[in-house]
Amino acid sequence: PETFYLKDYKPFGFEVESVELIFRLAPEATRVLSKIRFVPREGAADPRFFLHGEELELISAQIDGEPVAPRLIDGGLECDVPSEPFTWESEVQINPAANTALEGLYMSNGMYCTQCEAEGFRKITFYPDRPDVMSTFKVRIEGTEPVMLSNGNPGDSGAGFAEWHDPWPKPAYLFALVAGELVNHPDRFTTASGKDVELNIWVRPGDETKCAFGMEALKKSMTWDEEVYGREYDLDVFNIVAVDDFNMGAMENKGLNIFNSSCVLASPETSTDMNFERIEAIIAHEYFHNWTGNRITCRDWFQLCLKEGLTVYRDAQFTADMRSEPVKRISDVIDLRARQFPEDGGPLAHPPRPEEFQEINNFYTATVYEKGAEVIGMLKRLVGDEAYYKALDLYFDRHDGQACTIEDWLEVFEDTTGRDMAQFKRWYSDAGTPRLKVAEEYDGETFTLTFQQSTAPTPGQDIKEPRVIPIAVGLLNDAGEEVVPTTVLEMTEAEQSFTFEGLSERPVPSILREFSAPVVLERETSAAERTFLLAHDTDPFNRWEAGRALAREARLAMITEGAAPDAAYLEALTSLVRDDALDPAFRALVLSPPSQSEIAQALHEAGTTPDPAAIHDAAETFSQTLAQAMADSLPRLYAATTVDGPYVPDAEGAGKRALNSAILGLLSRIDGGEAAAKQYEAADNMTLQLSALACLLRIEKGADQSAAFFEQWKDDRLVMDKWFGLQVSMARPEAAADVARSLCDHALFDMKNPNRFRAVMGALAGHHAGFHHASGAGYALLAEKLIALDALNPQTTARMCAAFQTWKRYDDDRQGKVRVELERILATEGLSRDTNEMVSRILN
Ligand code: BAL
Ligand code: ZN
Repeated sequence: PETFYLKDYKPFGFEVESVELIFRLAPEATRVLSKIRFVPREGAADPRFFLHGEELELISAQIDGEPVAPRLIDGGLECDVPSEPFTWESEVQINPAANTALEGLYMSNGMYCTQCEAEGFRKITFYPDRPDVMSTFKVRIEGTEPVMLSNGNPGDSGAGFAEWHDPWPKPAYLFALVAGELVNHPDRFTTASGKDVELNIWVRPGDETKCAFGMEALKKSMTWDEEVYGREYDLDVFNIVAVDDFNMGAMENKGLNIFNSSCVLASPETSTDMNFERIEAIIAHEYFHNWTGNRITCRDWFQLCLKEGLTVYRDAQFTADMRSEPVKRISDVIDLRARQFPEDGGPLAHPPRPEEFQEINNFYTATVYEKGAEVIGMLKRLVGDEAYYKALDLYFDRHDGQACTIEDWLEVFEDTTGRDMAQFKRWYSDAGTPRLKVAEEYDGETFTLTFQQSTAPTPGQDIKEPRVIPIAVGLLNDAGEEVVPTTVLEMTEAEQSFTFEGLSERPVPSILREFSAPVVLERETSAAERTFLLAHDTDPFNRWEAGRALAREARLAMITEGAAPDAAYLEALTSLVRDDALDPAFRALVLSPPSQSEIAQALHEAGTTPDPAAIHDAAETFSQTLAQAMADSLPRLYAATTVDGPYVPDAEGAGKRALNSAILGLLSRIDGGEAAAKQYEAADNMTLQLSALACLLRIEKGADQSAAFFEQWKDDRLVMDKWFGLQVSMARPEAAADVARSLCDHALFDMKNPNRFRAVMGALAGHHAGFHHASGAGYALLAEKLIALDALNPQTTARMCAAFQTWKRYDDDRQGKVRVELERILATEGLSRDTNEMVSRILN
C-alpha cells in the first residue's frame, strides 16, 4: 500500500468556487449529480486534474456542457481540462445498501446517512477530497423520505425534494446528508449578538423522549463558547441526528452533526451517570468544532491534532466548568494513562502530528486526541490564561476560513507572547512519553529540586531532544500547609535544577500538580510521605495521585514479594473513604483500584514480566481484604451515600452514586450480594440497576437478575450493549473468551453494528486476565472475529487491532500465541489497507 508523507504536501492545482449536488436516493442505486466550478491556480506546483473517487460507477462526465472521457485510475480519475475556469459535471451511481464500511453514503436501519471524515466523500462523487479544498455547497435531495437534511440553511422543499445551502466554505469531509423517517426534538437559541437559531435533535420515532438532556447540553455549550472563547454560532439552524450504526462517537459536519445514538440519546432509565457525562461532553465537543475544525480546518490530515487536540481541550474545560474540575482532571489522566501511554510506549507510537500514514483512519488515536489536548494544556500553563485567550483571538481572526497547520497555530502564540516556540514544537513532532526523574536537596534554608528528562526511542525516532516541560510544584510543611503555593517551573534542559529559598524546615514537595505535563514522574519517596500527601495535599490531583501510587506499590509488593495487602495503605484508604467532609466523587476515585493493565505496565517497567493471572488474583485479594477491613463501616457508608429523591444526572448526584457503587462492590463481597439484590429490585435508574447487576455477576450470584435485565431491555439496543459487555467483563478469566464466543452467536449479536461488536469484543480486550489468559483463547477469538469484521468494516476492525499493541510486555509463550494470531490476520486474503497497516506496525 502507498505511504503518504507530510513532507510531500502540495496544494491542489485548482480552487473550487462552488459545488452543487443533486442526490436521487434509492437504497441500491443512488444517483449523485455534481456541478463543480474549478478555477486553475496560477503557477500551481501540481497542475494535474485528479479527482478522488472510490466505489463509484461513472455514468457521465462533462466539462462546460461538453461530454468528456476521463481516465479512470486507481483511487479516482484524471482528465484533460481547460486552462481557464470551467464547470465540471458528473453523474455517478452508488449503492448505499451494500455499504457496510459505514464510510460515504450508507443505510442504517432504513435511514440514509453519511460519514465523510476523513476520506469518505470520495465514495459519494468524484471530488478533490482533501481538507485544504474548501467551497460552498448547494444540495438538492430527491427521494420519498419524510425528512431529508444536509448542511447549512434550508432552502426550497416540497413533495419529494429538499434543498440546502451552506454559505460557509468547507472541505468535503464536513459534508453530510441524512434522509429517513425521523422525528425531532426542537428548541431555539439566541446568540449573544441576537441571532435566532433553530435547534433540532432528530431521532427514530420512539426515541424522542431521550433528547432533552442532549438539547440542554447543546444550549449550555453554545453559551459557554460565547462566554469563554467569544465564539458564536453562524447558521440559522443547527441539526443533530442520532444514528445506530456509526464507526465513531459523533461527527461535526457543518450545521448537521451526526451522532452515534449512544452518544446523544439519554434517559434516567436507560443511561448511566457516565453516559450522561459523556453525552454532555461529546455534544460540546462536536459543537465546539464549529470554530475549531470547521471555520478553521486542517491543511492536510497530518495536522489532525490541530482541530482534535484543541477541541478535546475545549470540551475538557467545559466539563470542568459544568461539573468538578479536579474530578474531570483525575478521570482524564486515568484515561490518558490507560490508552495513550501504552500507545506511546509501544509499536503504534506516533507523534501528535504524524509524518506518514497509509490509512489516515488509523490515526484517530489517543495520541492525536488526548495527547493533543495535553499539549494545549501545557501551552496554556506556560503562557498563562490571559496570553492564551489573546493568542486564540488572534488565531480566530487571522485564520477564519482557512485550512491551517501546526506552524500557523504556534505562530499566533509567538506573535502574541514573543516566545520562541521552536522547542515546544517537539511535543508535536516527537513520539514517546518523557520520563522525569526528580532528586531533592535541603540545606537548612534552600530546597533544590533537580529534574532529569529522557524519552525512550520510538519507531522511526531513535534520538529524542529535551522538551519544554511545565512542572507545577507546591511545597507543604509538616502540618500540611502550603509554604510555597503552586508555581510552574519551566524545564527546557535534559537536566535542570530549581531552588526555593528561605525555608526554615524541610518541605514536602507536591510535584506535577494537576498533572501539568503528560510525563511519567519518577520520584523515590517513602510510603509515609505518600500517605501524608494522600491526607494533606492541597492539590486534589496530587492527593489522588499519592493514593494511586500507594495502591500500585501495594499491588506490586503482593505480586512480586508475595506480601499481604499493605496495612498502612488500607488504613489510610479507609479513613479517607470514611471522611464525609470529602467530595464523594473524589472518594470514589481514590477507592477505584488501578487497572490490571496498569499494574502489568508497572511490572514491565520494573523489569518483571507481568503474569495476568497473578495480577488478577492480587486485585481480588486486595479488594476482599479491604472489604473485610472495612466490614463494620460499609453498611453505614452505603446508606449514607444513597441519593434520595428523583434521579438527576448532575455532578453531585453522580458523585454520590459513584461512591455508593464502589461501596456496594465491597459490601457484596461480604454480604453474599444481599444489598446488591435489594438495590437491583428497587432501582429506578440505570446507574443503580447496572451497578447492582455488576456486583452480583462479579460474585457469580446474578444469573436471575441478568435474565430479568435481558427480558426488560431486549428491545433497547443501547441498553443491550451494556448487557452484552457486562457478561464478558464480569466473567471469570478462564471463561471470558467462551462467554464472548457464545455472545457472538446470540440472536441479538450483529457484526454490522459497531456498538454491538465493540460491546462484546471490546469488553474481552479490556478484560486483562481474560484476554491474556494463558490458553490463548482470548487472542484467538479476537483475531477470528476481526478477520470476519474486516470484510465488512475495515475502520472498526483496524482500531480494535490495538488490543494487541502491548503484546511484547508478556512472556514468550503468550508472545508466541499473539504472533500466530497477528500473522493469521495479516495472511487473510483481501485484508483491508486499514487492518494491514495496523497489524504490520504492531508486529514490527
Ligand atoms: N472529527 C471526528 C469526530 C470528532 O472528533 O469529533
Ligand atoms: Zn473531534
